[in-house]
Amino acid sequence: MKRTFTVCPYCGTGCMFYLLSDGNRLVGVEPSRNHPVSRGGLCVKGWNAFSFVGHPDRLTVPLVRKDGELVPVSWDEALARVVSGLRSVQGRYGKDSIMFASSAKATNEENFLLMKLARRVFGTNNIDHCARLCHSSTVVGLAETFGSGAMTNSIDCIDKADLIFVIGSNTTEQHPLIGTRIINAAKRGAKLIVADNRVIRLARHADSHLRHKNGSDVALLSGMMQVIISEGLENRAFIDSRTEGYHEFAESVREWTPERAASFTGLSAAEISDAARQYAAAGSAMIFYSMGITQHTHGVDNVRCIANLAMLTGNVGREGTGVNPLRGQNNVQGGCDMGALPDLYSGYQKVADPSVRLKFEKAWGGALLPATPGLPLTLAMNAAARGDLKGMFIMGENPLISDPDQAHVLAALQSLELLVVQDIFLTETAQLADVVLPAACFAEKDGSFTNTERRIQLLKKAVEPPGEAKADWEIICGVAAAAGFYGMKYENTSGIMAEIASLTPIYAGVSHRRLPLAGLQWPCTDADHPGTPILHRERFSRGLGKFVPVTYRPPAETPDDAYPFVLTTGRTYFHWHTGSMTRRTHLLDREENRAFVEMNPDDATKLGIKGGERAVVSSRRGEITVFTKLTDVVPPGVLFMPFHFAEGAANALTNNELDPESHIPEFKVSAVRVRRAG
Ligand SMILES: Nc1nc2c(c(=O)[nH]1)N[C@H]1C(S)=C(S)[C@@H](COP(=O)(O)OP(=O)(O)OC[C@H]3O[C@@H](n4cnc5c(=O)[nH]c(N)nc54)[C@H](O)[C@@H]3O)O[C@H]1N2
Ligand SMILES: Nc1nc2c(c(=O)[nH]1)N[C@H]1C(S)=C(S)[C@@H](COP(=O)(O)OP(=O)(O)OC[C@H]3O[C@@H](n4cnc5c(=O)[nH]c(N)nc54)[C@H](O)[C@@H]3O)O[C@H]1N2
Ligand code: SF4
Ligand SMILES: [Mo]
Repeated sequence: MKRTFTVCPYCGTGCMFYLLSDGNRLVGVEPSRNHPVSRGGLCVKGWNAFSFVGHPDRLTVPLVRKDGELVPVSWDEALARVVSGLRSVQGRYGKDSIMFASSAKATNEENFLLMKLARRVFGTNNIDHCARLCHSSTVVGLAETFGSGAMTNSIDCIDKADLIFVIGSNTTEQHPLIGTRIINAAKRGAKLIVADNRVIRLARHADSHLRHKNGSDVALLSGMMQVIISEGLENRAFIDSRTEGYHEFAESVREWTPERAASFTGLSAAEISDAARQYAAAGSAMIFYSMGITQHTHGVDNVRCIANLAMLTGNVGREGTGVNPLRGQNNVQGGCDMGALPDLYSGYQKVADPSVRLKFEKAWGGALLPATPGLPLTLAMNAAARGDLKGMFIMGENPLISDPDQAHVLAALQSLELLVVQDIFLTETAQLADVVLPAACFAEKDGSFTNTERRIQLLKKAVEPPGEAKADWEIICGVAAAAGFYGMKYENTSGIMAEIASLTPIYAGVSHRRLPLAGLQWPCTDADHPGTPILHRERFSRGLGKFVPVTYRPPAETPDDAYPFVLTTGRTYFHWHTGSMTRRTHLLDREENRAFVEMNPDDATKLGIKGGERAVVSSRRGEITVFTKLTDVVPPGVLFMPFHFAEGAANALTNNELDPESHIPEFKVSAVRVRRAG
């Protein structure tokens, strides 16, 4: 039996574990006691992460569509088809008629190379990834207020905090090992405030549980800040020495009396005042948030309010404090860090900045690089639906199930002249492709992932990929070579990291040699730099922290007589997004194997629906049939549905309205109606 120390492929918590293999077959997982994040524990997905790897459905050969059928071809033929297809679309419709979707499931090295391929080889900034659907509101909101869109503190800080405020994060199910740390903190006496209208597990450990209406976070947070200011609980010394823009901001929240905030949130004024006083009174308070905050048409405003609240009370830059967006995918932090974003190179260097472009032009062989920011993923899908975008290269994403408004996405993908999908399984999206490229999965390749606390960790190959499947980085280099570009030849992934370090100041001190065991937290600016567990200690990344006034806006679609329920969508403990991996994992699939909707028993009684029966849920976009779960977890008037199940796809219902600044869709609020399935 061989043991390979590597990184969990699921969530951004970034546990490391040992993969156990017998010859070329994975047989199990063992946790590591010494790892700073996992500390001897794993969640059920981690324990079972070996199981999908050897599944018979794995893609093993390249496929090309001929006479309507996907048929096996050689790698040379597949790569030639990709390059001629992309070039032909560009030749007819312009350089920016193609889009690259990168992957938060792929390594840092692979994300860096895909953005190099898009920009250097195909001359377009149209590159993005699932961060658009996830924490794009954070990247915009925290860059503006703090100067950096990443989690400010470390997971270890949970042990030091006096108070933990969790808003819009179902931490025990979605970041389980962080959830456990928060419960342990509450047990040792730290105060816990949870703001989520579902009775999530953390709510049962909370000192206060605020069940405010979906989409009313700006009102809740503004109300809390009004109380803090009007009662003189703000941290004057911090505001004066570390921030700017305070007076205009304070003026903007003056109208948000707790009574007014109560009328927007459905809470009582006392609940809001009480939460504000508790947060302001804590010596050190951490805020954790996730999709309940970001996935709104006012997602950036939500993030601004959170940053304002933390600065108002001086809860930034110290142990046990901070603004901590929990990053979702195992490498979504890395996907952003590597510049798989339409406006940024690696390390958040702007494509619009001529000196940045010059640096990359010199390093990459001189050719001019495109200067205008490209299309975000969501706008690219809209452009395809309009007929303005004709080619897509999708690495490790499954938008037919994960993007909002499925009918719209299907029309967009079908209208493309070329769709290339590089995945480990023949996903619903891959089934529509013209070319399918078989990729190696996490257990079959080397590289690095960056977790939610900015910790860059080493991924180690344990087994060989199935059939002719190759690591994403090898495939990308193959596409570059087929396109006649010879500046993408690497012996191994540590060579790619050397290039990343040379071009990316926050990764400048990173090399694979330094990563084994516990990794390094960026910024890590030179070879001797120990890494940075806490950001903004002496000064904010942008200098002074910036208070930004926010105006309340309701969600784009609210319930009415025709569609009387609020539908909110998200995840469950056992499954991962579009289910490609977890639904092929026996133990996980056994626990949860059918599409369902959570509904309050009072609503069900009124509609004559029983628990476990099938119900039809419809919105202005579509209709699906799912099983009902009657539960007090959701309040009356609110339904919750995970988006894991293709046969009852929540995204057939969701609304494709976007935040105007981050272009994130409003996955957390749409209006629907329900009836018993006939
Ligand atoms: N098991 C599992 N774990 C995962 C994932 C998975 O698919 N499965 N996905 C990973 C990824 S990529 C991500 S981004 C994270 C997401 O992690 P989370 O954001 O924690 O997960 P969600 O279920 O999307 O939503 C969290 C909570 O937001 C609440 N909510 C809904 N609307 C609002 C609102 O308006 N305001 C507030 N305050 N709360 C609201 C919901 O009730 C829900 O409990 O999880 C990661 N971890
Ligand atoms: N309704 C609703 N929709 C949502 C959300 C929501 O809360 N509600 N949340 C959104 C969020 S936060 C996110 S992050 C997105 C996620 O959306 P996606 O990223 O589209 O979802 P995944 O299923 O994680 O897709 C990852 C794909 O990568 C493949 N894969 C795994 N490992 C590898 C690898 O090593 N190489 C390659 N090439 N492929 C690999 C998997 O098989 C899978 O097909 O969904 C979004 N959609
Ligand atoms: S908490 Fe996240 S990283 Fe840790 S084992 Fe579970 S899924 Fe993997
Ligand atoms: Mo996400």
